[in-house]
Amino acid sequence: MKISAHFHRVLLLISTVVILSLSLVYSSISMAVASESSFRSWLATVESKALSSGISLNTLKTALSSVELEPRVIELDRRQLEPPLPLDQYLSRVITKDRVLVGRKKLIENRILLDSIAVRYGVQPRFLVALWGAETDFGRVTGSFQVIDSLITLIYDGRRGTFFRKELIHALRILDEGHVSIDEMKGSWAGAMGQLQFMPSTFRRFAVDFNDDGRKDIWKSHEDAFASAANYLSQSGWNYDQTWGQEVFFPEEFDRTSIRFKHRKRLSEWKALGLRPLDGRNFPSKDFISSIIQPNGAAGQAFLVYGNYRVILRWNRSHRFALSVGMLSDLIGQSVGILLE
Ligand SMILES: [Ca+2]
Repeated sequence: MKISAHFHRVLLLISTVVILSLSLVYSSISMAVASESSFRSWLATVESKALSSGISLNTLKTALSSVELEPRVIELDRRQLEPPLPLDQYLSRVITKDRVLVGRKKLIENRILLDSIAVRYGVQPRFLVALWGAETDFGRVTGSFQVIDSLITLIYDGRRGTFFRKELIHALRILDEGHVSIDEMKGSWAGAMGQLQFMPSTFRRFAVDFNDDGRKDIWKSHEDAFASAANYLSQSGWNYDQTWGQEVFFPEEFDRTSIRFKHRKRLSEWKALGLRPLDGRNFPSKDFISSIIQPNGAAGQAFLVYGNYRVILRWNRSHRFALSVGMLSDLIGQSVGILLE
């Protein structure tokens, strides 16, 4: 009797466990179904807004019918909230010996194209090659995320939903205009696309069809990608006769309160205050308006930066990015004996 009662209790326990686990499985399935259906109905509202912004129904069907949320995008987005690398580490990651050597090779290989772009847009080739190297390692790492999936994921997540909603409309318009197919529209987790990592809004403002084939192809066409980047810089105020800046040092008695990005003086005024180039290069002969920055604090390196540095900051609002592109352009340019002025 005892054994049988025990057996009965065990049976009861097993069946309870089975029922409980079955109900857990069932509830997780129904939750997934519910969240899938709430995502699809949310997506329908996105689709109808896009339709009212003038995106064609055809493009919307192609772009959104197979869209999927991409958890990796959110993971990478959250990493943006972590503290940035110290400047030295950042610079040594971007400016590697390999990148300088490859950059020099790319500058020579693309010389004719880059020169013709320089004539039209007034941007020195070494800066375009440096940007190309900093953004995608010369087209090696352009991102393998489906741009529409990334943008939809970021909008659905909501941390920067308003920003990405606008980017999505621009991305859909790019598809609508036929510059790229949905399968080829790839980019970074945040939707930056092609050789020079243009956001969709940047594409819509600045991308050009330099090789006249009817499409602005910043993914595969070097002509279009470089010219689009040059157009971006040119329209942001780039000055062909100017470099980005250079490392400097100043005397003990120098008024350090003037070391601020917002504080601008003519180069001749800085020179009169005792500012000198650090690396043996001369200062440019023109009397540029410039500022001194010390991105690593008062004990760190000091740089005198000119108008073009401010233009690079419009491309990417990060001093470390602008510095790395400037330095890389110097190192790449030196190989072909370019006067760094
Ligand atoms: Ca083209």
